[in-house]
Amino acid sequence: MHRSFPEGFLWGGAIAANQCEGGWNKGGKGISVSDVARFKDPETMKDLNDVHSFCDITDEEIRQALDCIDDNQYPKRHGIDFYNRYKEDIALLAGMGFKVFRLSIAWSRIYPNGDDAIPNEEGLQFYDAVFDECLKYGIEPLVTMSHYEPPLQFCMKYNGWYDRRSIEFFTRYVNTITKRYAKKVKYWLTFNEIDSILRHPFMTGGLIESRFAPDKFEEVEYQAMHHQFVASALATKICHENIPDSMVGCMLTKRTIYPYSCRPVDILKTQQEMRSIFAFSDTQVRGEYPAYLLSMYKNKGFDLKIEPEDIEVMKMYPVDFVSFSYYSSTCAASDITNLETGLENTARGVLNPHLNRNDWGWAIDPIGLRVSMVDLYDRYCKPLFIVENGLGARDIVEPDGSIHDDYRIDYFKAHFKSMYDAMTEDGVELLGYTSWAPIDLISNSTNQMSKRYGFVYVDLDDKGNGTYKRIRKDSYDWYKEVISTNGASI
Ligand code: BGP
Repeated sequence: MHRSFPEGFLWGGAIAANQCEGGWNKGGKGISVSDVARFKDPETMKDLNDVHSFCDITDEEIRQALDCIDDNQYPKRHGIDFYNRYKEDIALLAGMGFKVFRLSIAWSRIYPNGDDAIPNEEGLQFYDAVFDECLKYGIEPLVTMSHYEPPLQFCMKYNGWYDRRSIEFFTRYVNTITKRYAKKVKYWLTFNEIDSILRHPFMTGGLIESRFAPDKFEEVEYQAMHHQFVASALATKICHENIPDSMVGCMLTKRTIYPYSCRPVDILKTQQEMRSIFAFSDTQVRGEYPAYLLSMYKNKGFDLKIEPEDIEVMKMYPVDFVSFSYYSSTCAASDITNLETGLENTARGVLNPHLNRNDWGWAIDPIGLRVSMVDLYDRYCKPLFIVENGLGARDIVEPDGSIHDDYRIDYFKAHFKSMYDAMTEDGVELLGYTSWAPIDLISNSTNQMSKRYGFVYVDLDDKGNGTYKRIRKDSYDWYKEVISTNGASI
């Protein structure tokens, strides 16, 4: 490209506590949903309307999980042992010249049951040490307050985010962490992929579906979503009060959705599907429910408990910027008979015949990233932050220990070009980019280690065998050069 990204562009990478920390029962941490959840094979979920059956869970399955002492059956319990190896890992990221490192605080490490009166000091100290380590190298932490790790007790006892008290528990947690890390963390995200509550309600909302009447569950999800919106607005308020120069963002699963054809019915269908994402950013950025969502509540006969002060709070404390994950794209069609469907992250859609796909069927579509950036920036005129993007692949370690992941370099190169075009030609303001994930970790949707994203390889297999040794892949030096030249080397 031979042209640099804007000065001060925040290059880095993103991880989440539940997929890398391990130490699931260490340091006073409570058990979280991720320590007991097991995604079913997403390929078994072929029906487009069956949005989340691949990751639901019953009370009985939770009991079985709690009885299970083989942590390899629940690999997020050991992750990549970041809990003990964070110094080595952050040093590796610093070696690439990271400007920013996105990571999440595990709520259950701070408030083990969610509703505790006093925070767990040992958990707070752990993140003090992690942030200090980042700052030592001049790396700015970007912290997700909740990334698929609501405390399990909060789900069992209160039905998670369905209960209005969730707002109080979460804001207590937010007040604690924003006060404690006020001098260390400036950039915050409230809920990771907030829209995912409609796809994996247990992981995101702590909702155990079998506890509710089947015809009421959708309403339950929207009620929980409402509580998250209010909690997110209050979290923004608290964060600004405790850290005056902080910036708080929403976080979306931003897939690009194309009409499968130019038939007007397909265009209409696409517009409707896009609303499953925009409903969240429209509310969090504009501070009020969009008309189409209110119509949907009315048409479905939902009787959501929305207090007048909720509406006020949502209006008063919108987010400062819009962040999102982007991996691939799908299509929408009004009639899907005879069309092939597949996955985009944990959502399902019609496959685009013009695109190649990774080993898990996710389409590779760099132009779709530019389309998504323009979609969001044209709509809100708020700064964007790409906080997840990357290629899951089965990497091979050569006999000499090297890992040649040129496919990953190609993926990033094409996506960085799209980002550059969106900034220079479409006028999009982009604060930064954090790849998912700079170091291999446990995949969210497959629960496997073999779906790898990192510039750094971790010697661990799907059965939990391995030395946990960290090895630099070819992409490590490549990304290092991208950062040191601020994108000009691409
Ligand atoms: C996003 C999640 C991440 C991460 C990523 C990749 O939805 O926020 O936690 O896992 O997807 O997905 P996977 O791990 O399923 O390949």
